[in-house]
Amino acid sequence: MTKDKFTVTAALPYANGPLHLGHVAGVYLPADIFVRFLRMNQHDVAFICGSDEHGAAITLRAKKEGITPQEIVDKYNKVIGDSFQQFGISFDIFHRTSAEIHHKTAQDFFLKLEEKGKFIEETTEQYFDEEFQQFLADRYIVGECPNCHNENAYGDQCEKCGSALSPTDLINPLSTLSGKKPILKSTSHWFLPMDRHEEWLTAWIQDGMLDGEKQHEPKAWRNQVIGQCMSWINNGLKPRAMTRDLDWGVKVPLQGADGKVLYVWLDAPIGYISATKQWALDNNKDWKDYWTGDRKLVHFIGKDNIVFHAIIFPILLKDHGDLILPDNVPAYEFLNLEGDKFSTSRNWAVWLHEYLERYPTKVDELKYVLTSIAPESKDSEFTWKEYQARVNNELADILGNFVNRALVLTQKYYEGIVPERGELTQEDERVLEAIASFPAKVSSLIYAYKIREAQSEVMNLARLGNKYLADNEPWKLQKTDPKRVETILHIALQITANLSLLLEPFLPSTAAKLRSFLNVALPVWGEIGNPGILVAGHKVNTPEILFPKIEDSLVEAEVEFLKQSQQSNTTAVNFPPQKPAVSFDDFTKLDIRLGTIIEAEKVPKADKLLKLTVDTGIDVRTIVSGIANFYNPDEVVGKTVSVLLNLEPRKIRGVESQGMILMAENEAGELSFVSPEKEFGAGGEIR
Ligand code: B3M
Ligand code: ZN
Repeated sequence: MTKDKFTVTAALPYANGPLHLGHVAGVYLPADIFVRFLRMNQHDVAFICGSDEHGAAITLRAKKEGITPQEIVDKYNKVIGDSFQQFGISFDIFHRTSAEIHHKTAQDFFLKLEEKGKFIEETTEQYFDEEFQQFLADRYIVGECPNCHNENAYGDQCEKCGSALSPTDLINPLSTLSGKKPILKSTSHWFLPMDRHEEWLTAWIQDGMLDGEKQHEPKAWRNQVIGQCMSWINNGLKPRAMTRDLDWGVKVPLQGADGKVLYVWLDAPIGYISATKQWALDNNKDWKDYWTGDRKLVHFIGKDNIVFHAIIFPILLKDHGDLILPDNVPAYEFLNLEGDKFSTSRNWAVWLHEYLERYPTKVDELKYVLTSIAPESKDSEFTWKEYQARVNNELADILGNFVNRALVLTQKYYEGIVPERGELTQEDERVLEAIASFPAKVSSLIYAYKIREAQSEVMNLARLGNKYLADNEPWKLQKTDPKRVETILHIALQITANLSLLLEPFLPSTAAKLRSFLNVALPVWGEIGNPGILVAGHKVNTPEILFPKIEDSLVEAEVEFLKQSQQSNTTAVNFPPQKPAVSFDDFTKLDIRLGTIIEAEKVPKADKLLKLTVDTGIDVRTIVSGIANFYNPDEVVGKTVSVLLNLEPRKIRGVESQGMILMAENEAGELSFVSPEKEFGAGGEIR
């Protein structure tokens, strides 16, 4: 059979934060399992990913952290890339869209479509934040979703109902920069006339047909993917701006397009192509082999990315004219955590890099559990209790226990030498037939992207092995029928050998351990099912415990840690909510300086007040401050503190106070001065 060739992509994670288990379960782990399986079956496959480094998600995070977008993406490209590596996600390349080769590739792609007249240039009204003097990217606009009335829908998408939106669809839009209602201001952009593509998209998505030729098996696409695409198409596709007024992104390579960049959802999917180009350059290959001709393109994504991968990017690929369209778009639903949605802002997440720091030897345990609960057709849930149950009751008690017994008994009775297989019983015949059936069963599930079911099928072989040993009790027969025991253990070892192959895509480090116990070489899928993989006389090694049990204490500690980290994040909730946004101009009216307290005394009949004499660097003045419950007069003299100079003077208990000492108040209501961490004297401005 000619081996299909594959280009497999995994959604480019935004480089604006670390990965959590939801990302892993719902895109990267299934993609990796699929690719490892393809490689085992000698398919020609390129596994492509990288970080998505443009778009509002990045600039918003940069603003939040007070650093540049480039610093943000540099930080998280590394954090994410390292996590993937430690977790054993075997990309051929993990690239990034801030790389020069990507900018060039995306600009060439845009120019080609522009020259072919695939865009229409339109001047439209875009939301503009007057205070920040900038046009607002979709993610900088929040408002009420017109469909489900979620108050916090974004300008491009409502994460609650999944519908794709345009900013002007939002009810009561607000700018996330100034917090105010943005105005509509005209600006010109290049639009992709998606409405012109409805007909061929419908035939392609619903029937797998393109230009009269069969492209893919439509029934192989997940229902939720076809469903979401068709509802989008049936609602009428609208022209969509492919450029934005932003300073961070891939610059529009046209005269008169200063200040404009490519829309991130035009730029990012092209990141798959630019990453392939880089990989091909590094490996002396031709990138076109992976994006043209008879190759299956597969995009592993989360469900919130369906329209971008199954409608917008295919239009762009088709318009480009010589590039393949996706053969399948396996989209995953969402994984939830301990009864709630994963939430970066509320820190309700198990971060992959933190799991790897805490449990560096439990990578396969996590892989197994996440694949067992993968949100393939509906949202699913991760709990630490279930993590413990699946590791202990399935990995340890079924797989680990079976393998251990087969190998320990072989050591005990035959010093590790695989015994001859003697006369077969009917049950033996049935078991050997069953072994031979696994490759086809598991393969067909993986080719159909039913990876969760495929792993469960592999575990059925371990269950079969356990039952075979329990039914035949070789440990009881050794004295009375040693010949029979040789056959039983010979077959048990074949099951173990088949498991070491079948597990390779799912639990690669466990499969490698098994192969070392069995003293066998690299895995080739074609050997699976062979009831004689291990020939009599072959010497196997002594096994170790594959999966130490997960103790209750780990579960308790992790659940507590989760609550604490949410608590630490939500103690802020115990503080008053943010006040209404102020303009930068408002802020500049405040004159805040460093001042040194040179004298201090209690204010008569006012137990909370101290009368302070403060050197402000420009004068010496009296300031009354409500800090007497926290500071004695003599302990404040000489301190350099933050002072609001230009607060209108006011009389407090008969004393004229000219300014205010700024104090920090903690959750317990205690007060502290706000002082420079360096030896700065009076007069320094604070801004
Ligand atoms: N950066 C991931 C997301 O929407 C987005 C994927 C791009 S794949 C080209 O969460
Ligand atoms: Zn909605």
